[in-house]
Amino acid sequence: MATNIADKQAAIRNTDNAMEFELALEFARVVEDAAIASAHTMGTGDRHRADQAATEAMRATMDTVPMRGTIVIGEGERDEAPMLYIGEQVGAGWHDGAKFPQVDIAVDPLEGTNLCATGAPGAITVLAASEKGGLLNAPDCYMEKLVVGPSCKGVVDLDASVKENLKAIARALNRDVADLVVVVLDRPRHEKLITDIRATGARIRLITDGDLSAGIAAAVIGTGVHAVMGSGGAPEGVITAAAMRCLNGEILARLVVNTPELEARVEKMGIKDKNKVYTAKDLAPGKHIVFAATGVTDGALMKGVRFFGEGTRTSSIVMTRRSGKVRFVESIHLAKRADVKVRFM
Ligand code: VTB
Repeated sequence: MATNIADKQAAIRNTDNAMEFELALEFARVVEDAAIASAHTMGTGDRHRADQAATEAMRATMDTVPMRGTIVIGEGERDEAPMLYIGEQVGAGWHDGAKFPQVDIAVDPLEGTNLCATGAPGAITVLAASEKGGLLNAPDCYMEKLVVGPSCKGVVDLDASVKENLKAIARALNRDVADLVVVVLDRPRHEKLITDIRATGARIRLITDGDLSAGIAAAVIGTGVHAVMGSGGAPEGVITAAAMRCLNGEILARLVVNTPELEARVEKMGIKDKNKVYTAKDLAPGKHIVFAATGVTDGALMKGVRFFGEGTRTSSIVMTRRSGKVRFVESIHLAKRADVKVRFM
């Protein structure tokens, strides 16, 4: 029987990890383009402009990806965000009869808008994708988080004291509490948390923004980050969870539902127990997950975007859960010039 290209493509699509195989590097393009666009605005002091540049570029490249994607975590509700809003259909596959994979997508086009606007380290562009229903549709509220790496999975408890958790983390990492580095967002709401961590003797890295990239660092040995504690955005918590599923790390989390409006919102979203402690698997239950992030400014895992005569360099991390790949991708985006040259590293 004659096999044509379409048959072969269909055969690939029928393998169990097809979505991960087909989309991992496609999503790398998406976060790379968003990073390059926002990096041009670095240091302008205008975080809205930085975010808009990332969002527009992410949306444009997303639409060239062969998939039928639906945004489940994005820039806001349909009426408050012009693009990448919750429920928006993205990808090149919707209007084409072909069987492109159907995926749910969580995006944060620019995590750390202020970091980019001031040129401070730690800004990234990031997204996670999974099969339908693979990512929790979290409300846009705060979330209490505790993020740790694989060695500490199962030894921490969101309801235990800071002291107990840090002791457990130190034991699992075979070191003293005084040797731990805990990342905390520098916010007045974390005053007690910071006092409690200091009382244990552990070291703290206060960050002005970006608990998502700190969370990823906590799950990778050698970054010098052992845990992330405190409250930040719930949507970013889901994206962190997707990364944890790929890196075998853990996030324990609870929504901070502290106003009647939020209570109504959470109920409407079908969340029955607002005090539930979520694990990475609860927040990102997908069997197949693709996670992709690119550094905009320098960070623990990825360098920021670098512009040079012959083009642009980006550093990304691209991971898949089921097929078990963690890729550190260094890309050179060549300038369109006849005399363009490539330099090694
Ligand atoms: C920010 C941001 C974080 O949460 O802090 C935000 O830097 C919400 O906190 O990375 P504030 O309202 O106190 O700024 C994150 O976006 C993600 O959790």
